Amino acid sequence: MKFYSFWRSLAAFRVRIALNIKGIVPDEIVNVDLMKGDQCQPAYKAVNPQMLLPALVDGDGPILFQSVAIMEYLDETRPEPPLLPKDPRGRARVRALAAINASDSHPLMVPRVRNFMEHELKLDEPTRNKWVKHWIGEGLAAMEGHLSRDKETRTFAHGDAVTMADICVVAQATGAGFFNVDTMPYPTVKRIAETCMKIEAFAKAHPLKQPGAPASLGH
Ligand SMILES: N[C@@H](CCC(=O)N[C@@H](CS)C(=O)NCC(=O)O)C(=O)O
Repeated sequence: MKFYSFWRSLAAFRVRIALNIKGIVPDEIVNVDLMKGDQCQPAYKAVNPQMLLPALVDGDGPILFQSVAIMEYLDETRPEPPLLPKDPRGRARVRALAAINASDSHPLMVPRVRNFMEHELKLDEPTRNKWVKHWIGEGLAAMEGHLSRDKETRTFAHGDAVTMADICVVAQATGAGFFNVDTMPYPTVKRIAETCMKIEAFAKAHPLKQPGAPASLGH
């Protein structure tokens, strides 16, 4: 198994957590430096034409891409412990909570969006940060609204076992930390993220614990 990753990538973080939960250690980790733009170089474009991390090769391929699709693939090929509940309504809820992060919030803050704002739209840094913080906040508020209201929320986002929803709650809260967005107004998200980060599979997947990461983000 070959995992294309970068310490700062939140989408790679999601997959790293899933790999750890499943007890899978990739044979090779290929570092694609998003800060240098290596994702746009021909070598990586040949791997993933969308030029986004992460990507995963399991056996003789084909390449797996898109973090949620990869997590579901891992869950289907290595069912224990499960990342989704058994019942259809539960599965729909977990997938929907995950989508708040993976489909609606996180895509608005990735390098290609920030680069477009900077170089094409010529937006200054405070304006770009305002954009990013706004959409992180919207994601946190949406998660909090569902998690705080639903009886299915217990120790974790869905019941008392970790699911893909928790992985995405943690990614959302970690992204908030990257951009200095306070999670205090979202106490259920904060509690679940903190509970998860006490679990080794989550803790050792943290962006700042990966090779090449700085000791802190310096803010
Ligand atoms: N929906 C994709 C998002 C992937 C994504 O945006 N990855 C970011 C890093 S977290 C990336 O590679 N960005 C490169 C860029 O924006 O140029 C997924 O979940 O895998």
